[in-house]
Amino acid sequence: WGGLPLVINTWSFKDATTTAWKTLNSGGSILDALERGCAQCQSEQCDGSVGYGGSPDEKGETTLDAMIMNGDTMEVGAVGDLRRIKDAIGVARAVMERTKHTLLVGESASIFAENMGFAAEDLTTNKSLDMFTKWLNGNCQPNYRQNVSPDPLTSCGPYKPSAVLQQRRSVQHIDIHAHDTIGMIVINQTGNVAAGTSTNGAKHKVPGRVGDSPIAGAGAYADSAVGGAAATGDGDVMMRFLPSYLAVELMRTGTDPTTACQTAIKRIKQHFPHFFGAVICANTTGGYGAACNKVPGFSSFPFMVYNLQSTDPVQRA
Ligand code: SD4
Repeated sequence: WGGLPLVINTWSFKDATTTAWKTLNSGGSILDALERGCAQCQSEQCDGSVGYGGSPDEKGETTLDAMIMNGDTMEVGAVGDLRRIKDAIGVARAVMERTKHTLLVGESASIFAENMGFAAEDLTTNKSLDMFTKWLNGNCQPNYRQNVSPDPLTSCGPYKPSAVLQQRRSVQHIDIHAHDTIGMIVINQTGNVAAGTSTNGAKHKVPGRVGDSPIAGAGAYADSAVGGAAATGDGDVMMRFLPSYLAVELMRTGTDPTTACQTAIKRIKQHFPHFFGAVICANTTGGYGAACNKVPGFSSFPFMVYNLQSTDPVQRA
């Protein structure tokens, strides 16, 4: 397996893995490694689904979700529906380290971030604007289950009942071709575990929507007595099952990481056979694994691993 230290993260976000590994190896803490690894993806706008300029909501705005968890202290910091601030993982860490709280959301989270010295910037880019315009003009999908009158400012509505009913059993806010939250687990030489996520969430969501990524136990979970886990995919479905928590709890009772991830995925699949998503996990002996459901183009889930066996991060799938 390659032992410790170990960095693993979702998808083929190699620069994030390398950044986290280098941070750890130059004396940074597990939290530093986790934060810088995820921040790397935020500034690269990994796959358009991490950081600014992606997944515009129904009004065209990009909002961000992120969390960080310290498996030594079981402290968590998270932000949901963060606006105007690019460094979501940095703000999540500030919530953890500079407040008594766990999760801050929306406009108030942005004000908190500004007060903590994070720069306020427009998260919209030409690309996200273009995505938004195309959606409005061509492929406007209802987000509502019933024919409720949506916000009149949303030019996508009013929704037609037939379209809504059709949508009802197949609510799919995630564009499965651009869907790649970074979820990362960092374990140092002595088995201290951190886990976290960063994402711009679901495309064309109802403003205010927060996904699984900033929810402890859903987007990620860490416990230095066991290991860590992180998830990616259709957060609206996945967050109901706390898959990261479940994977860690299974590893606690001796389940190997791959089986733990598979079981967490299976649990969701029992209720939502067509959901799209994946879970990665790792334990404090350096074991790791992943499992997924319905990831297009992949028969198994691609994720990056960096440990003492590899001089470069290696993609596993
Ligand atoms: C969310 N889980 O907001 C995130 C999106 C994602 O792969 O991971 N997509 O639902």
